[in-house]
Amino acid sequence: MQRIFSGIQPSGIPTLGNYLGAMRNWAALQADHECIYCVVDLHAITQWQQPADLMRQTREMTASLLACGIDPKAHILFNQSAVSAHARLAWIFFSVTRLGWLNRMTQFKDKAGKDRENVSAALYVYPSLMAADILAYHATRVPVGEDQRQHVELANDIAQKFNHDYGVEFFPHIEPLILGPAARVMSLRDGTKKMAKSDPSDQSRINLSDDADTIALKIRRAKTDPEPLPDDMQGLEGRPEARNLIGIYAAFTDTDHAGVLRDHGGEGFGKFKEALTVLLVEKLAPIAAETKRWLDDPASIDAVLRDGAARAAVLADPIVAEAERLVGFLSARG
Ligand code: AQP
Repeated sequence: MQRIFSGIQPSGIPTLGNYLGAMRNWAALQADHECIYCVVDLHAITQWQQPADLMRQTREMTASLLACGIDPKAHILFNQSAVSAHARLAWIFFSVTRLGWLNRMTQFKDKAGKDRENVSAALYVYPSLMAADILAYHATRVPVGEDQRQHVELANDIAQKFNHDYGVEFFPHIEPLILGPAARVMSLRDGTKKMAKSDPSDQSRINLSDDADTIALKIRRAKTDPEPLPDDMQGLEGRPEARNLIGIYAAFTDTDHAGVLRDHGGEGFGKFKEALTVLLVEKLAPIAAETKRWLDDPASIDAVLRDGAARAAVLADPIVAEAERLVGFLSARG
């Protein structure tokens, strides 16, 4: 059975983008993979987090994942800082990673923006930590949204260079799993910008905790153009906002953009947005309710994370110990 690893930052309430690009697929993949899912708090602090917020958000993210159907008994769910193997392997990978590779990472450019000199060093080396997250488990499949494709490619470059430098075939090749018609959900205010949980505008995203009225309002206000939905894919060219809403609808109706256009082509956006709202409320309300149920019992969330971390460490510790031995570290553990 293939081993999967994927992570999500507890940097806010998960969005519809996180759900369609990652969380929903994580749940589905449990049927035929060995899955390790991680709330990546080490990644979250690459951008400032108030300590009390980080703790709360770590529990909230875990509750959302459980509500999306992650099974913490059959698989593993934990928070990254609780398993030291991630940071140990990351340090080795910082030494393997070339600066030129990091300079090409578009997510760093997006997140650093014009304030490049002032962002943390950790934000810059984030992709090397992500490589360590995956490779500490010898995972071979990584379900992510489209925005993470470049980081998975970099993880393969790091694995290959490590293997080459130390003359071994130790780290495996990783395949990104980028699934569905909404692998890159865009902001509701700007169809050229990714929907993100840390976007300053709450109107730019649907949060998994939003109630029916909030979802309806955000979709009603979502930016569109004055034209009706086109009849074919060609008619979507140069219309990023239309493409985005249609992609979201497609993801929830198990079809693709063309399938939605077959049924809704020619419709005005007023009507289409109403149908989209009904769909979103129907699919997201049970997740919000289940998340709330978990959050009412924080001790049970902490127990899931503790158990997951202990089981994750059993898998990662020997792999990282072997990487340390290959590098030439004299181990105090013998
Ligand atoms: N807009 C998106 N569409 C599809 N997939 C997305 N993902 C994130 N945004 C979208 C996927 O969600 C998983 C977890 O992402 P993350 O939280 O670890 O980091 P991120 O990509 O930086 O997500 P955000 O929401 O943009 O967080 P902030 O605002 O804190 O930086 C990944 O698989 C990602 O592809």
